[in-house]
Amino acid sequence: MEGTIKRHWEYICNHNKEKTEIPGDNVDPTCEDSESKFDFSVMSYNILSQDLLEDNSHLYRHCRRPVLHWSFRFPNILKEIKHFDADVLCLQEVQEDHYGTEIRPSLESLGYHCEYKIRTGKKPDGCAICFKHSKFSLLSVNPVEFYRPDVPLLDRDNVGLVLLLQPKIPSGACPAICVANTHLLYNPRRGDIKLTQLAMLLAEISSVAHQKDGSFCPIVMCGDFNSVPGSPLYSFIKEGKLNYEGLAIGKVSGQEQSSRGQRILSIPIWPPNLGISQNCVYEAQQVPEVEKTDTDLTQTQLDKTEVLVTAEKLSSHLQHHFSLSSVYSHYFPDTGIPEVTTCHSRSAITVDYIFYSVGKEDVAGQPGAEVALVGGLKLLARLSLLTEQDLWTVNGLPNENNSSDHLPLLAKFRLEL
Ligand code: KL2
Repeated sequence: MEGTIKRHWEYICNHNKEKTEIPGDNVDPTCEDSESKFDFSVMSYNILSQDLLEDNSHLYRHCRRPVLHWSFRFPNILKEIKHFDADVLCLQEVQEDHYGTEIRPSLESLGYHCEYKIRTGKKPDGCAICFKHSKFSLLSVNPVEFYRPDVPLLDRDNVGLVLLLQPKIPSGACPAICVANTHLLYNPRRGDIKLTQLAMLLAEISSVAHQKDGSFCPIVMCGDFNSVPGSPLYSFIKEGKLNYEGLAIGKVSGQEQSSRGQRILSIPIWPPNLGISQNCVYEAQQVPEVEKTDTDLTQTQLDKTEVLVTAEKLSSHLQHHFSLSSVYSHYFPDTGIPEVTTCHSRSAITVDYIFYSVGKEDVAGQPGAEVALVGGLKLLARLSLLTEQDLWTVNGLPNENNSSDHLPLLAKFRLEL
């Protein structure tokens, strides 16, 4: 019998930028109460599909046989979801047959509305986003397929799912919240594909989260990105820009150290017919044929177009338009030991994240006054992660009590109105 491992809530007091850790689950000392606010919690959890577990059984040789059966694992996973009671669930590796027969019915009986996007190419699993009826109404469902028959680079079956949710608040207007979920390609050597998949997800988020005034509504982007903290892919998400000139495709995700004999990323990474710009937005519709042949275009105008197209072609810079922060800091502050989100016989690393929009600084704010952030979310708390060593004291993952090879990530957010 393996012991249980304790994770605690870390409450984050944004007012003085200090983190206060409170042992025990019962007290919520989340600074002072503000009047007009919408609080909600988000879980991101790769629940390990049974098919993938069986296909990659060499990763689970450390486990006692019985803990690997779906009939043993699912009740544990459900118990965990029920216990944490998050308002939004972003689940990865959700196997379609289990989703239909067990996962969806169970979550619906817990008060969740469930949306699902299966991977392409007859792959048996996909991503789900589930949210509490009591907290949100559904504005739109936007599945994203990263497989593109017209783009040879994009021959993998990974997917994303983007929902636009309307918070249910008793009074007044409230912006929608955009929730995205994905499971990017695993292959450590194919950073070119991973970056393109990410760009496609970001383009979809841009189009879904775009508001009338040109700004974006608050965004939560969860998932298994198969990339480690500090890797180029991770830095791109956090910094909003990446110069990938000379970068080996095997270095993009940081999963593996060696990049022997690897190609460097081509410039641009993806071809123009993907229809996504280097800023990770969908490119404007193609100019209709009639306009293209329009004789009104002067030579100067044509030259300008040429220059722009050339500049875009030669640039090894990617950008996106969001200010995203990670709920977790990926290292324990006192020891510098890495947090891990997945642990099996071959690796123990962070690949799962909850990113959220922190909002832009309000430039109209009084000088010297507290910096106001507009259009973002405030992180109130997160469920602490563990070290690899912690996990090996309970025989790694999955074990008797933790029934995936990933840990669930959990965050509490506040939207100030
Ligand atoms: O890393 V993961 O596990 O996010 O937990 O994502 C992929 C891997 C998942 C979906 O493709 O299946 C796992 N070696 C190790 N793990 C693999 C491999 C492999 N060759 N192929 C797939 N996965």
